[in-house]
Amino acid sequence: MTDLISRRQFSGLLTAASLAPFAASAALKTAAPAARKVILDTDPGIDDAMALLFLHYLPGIELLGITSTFGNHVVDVTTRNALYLVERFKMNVPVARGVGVPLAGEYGPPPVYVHGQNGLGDVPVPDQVASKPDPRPAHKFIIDAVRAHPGEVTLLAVGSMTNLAMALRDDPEIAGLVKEVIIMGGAFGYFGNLGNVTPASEANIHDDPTAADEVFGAKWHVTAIGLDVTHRVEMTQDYLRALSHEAGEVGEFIWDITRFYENFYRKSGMPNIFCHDASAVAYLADPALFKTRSGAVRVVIEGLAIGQTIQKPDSRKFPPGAWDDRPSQSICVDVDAEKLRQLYRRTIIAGAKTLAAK
Ligand SMILES: [Ca+2]
Repeated sequence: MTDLISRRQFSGLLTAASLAPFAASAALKTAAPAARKVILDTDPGIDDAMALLFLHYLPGIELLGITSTFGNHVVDVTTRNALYLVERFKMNVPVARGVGVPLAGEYGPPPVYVHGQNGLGDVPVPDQVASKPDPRPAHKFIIDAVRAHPGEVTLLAVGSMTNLAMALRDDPEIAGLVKEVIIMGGAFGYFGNLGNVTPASEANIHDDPTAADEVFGAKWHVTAIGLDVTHRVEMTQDYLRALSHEAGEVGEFIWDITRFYENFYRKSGMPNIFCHDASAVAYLADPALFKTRSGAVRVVIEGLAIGQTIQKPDSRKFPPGAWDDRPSQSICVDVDAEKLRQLYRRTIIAGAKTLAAK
């Protein structure tokens, strides 16, 4: 719909241009595509910090706010880290503190062996930061932003899905008012990928399977960037070192926080880090980097396989079952990893220049 309207407006402007070149030139400037409004729901988190910097420096994006959730650490720490990142990189973006526990069950202990005791690879971060969170809880912040900009807001969720599910429970109509939902989460078995918390379950989904099932079941469009693709996007030490030389303070920060992360992967027998959350940002920036499959998605919410994500492809027929009457969602099934890394590198290098100029 938006495309049709903008195309119509654009052709109208072209007619005007033939009649009055100078007036049309001014009008064309005002008709430039509006920035895409995004809320990042996140649990920083080393790869979350990498994703946030990527998102912040992408052209054509208006980051309306950051909402914090638990996952890579407790929500007190992830909120502090989000506030710290905003302050340190002069982002001028509100941070709304989210929920600290899943809708059902319990959370914890945090995976400090992956993200460090402070959630940011144990680079020095002050215990307290000067700026305060938005007074609203995260799910209210999401509802307010979606209602203020109907049809325009993209929710980009790269932690547990609890804030999104709470927003849906509180105000179900927002499902029809959100432009799209992009999540990092899930593992659907492509390329032999299992979960990373259990053989069945990926961490963001495992942290709150009930919330994830509600997010997949709502009548908005979800695209899941799961381990099927993020495990195909590795960043080598050479890549990160080059970035630290090319991208000023931003590249150095990424290098510093990824030392702990890389060490965790090496101890687990993998030479390189995986680019989990930033891959979801890459989908927002350029969906053509990915191949997707459409179908209803369910999340296993109890038992041995809790947190497992299972899609019923639209192309397959089954007897009546738990996937019926659920919206078709997209899951990513392949990615151009090299182009994604190039996009990340270009964006971070350009962003570092704008930061140096501030
Ligand atoms: Ca995350």
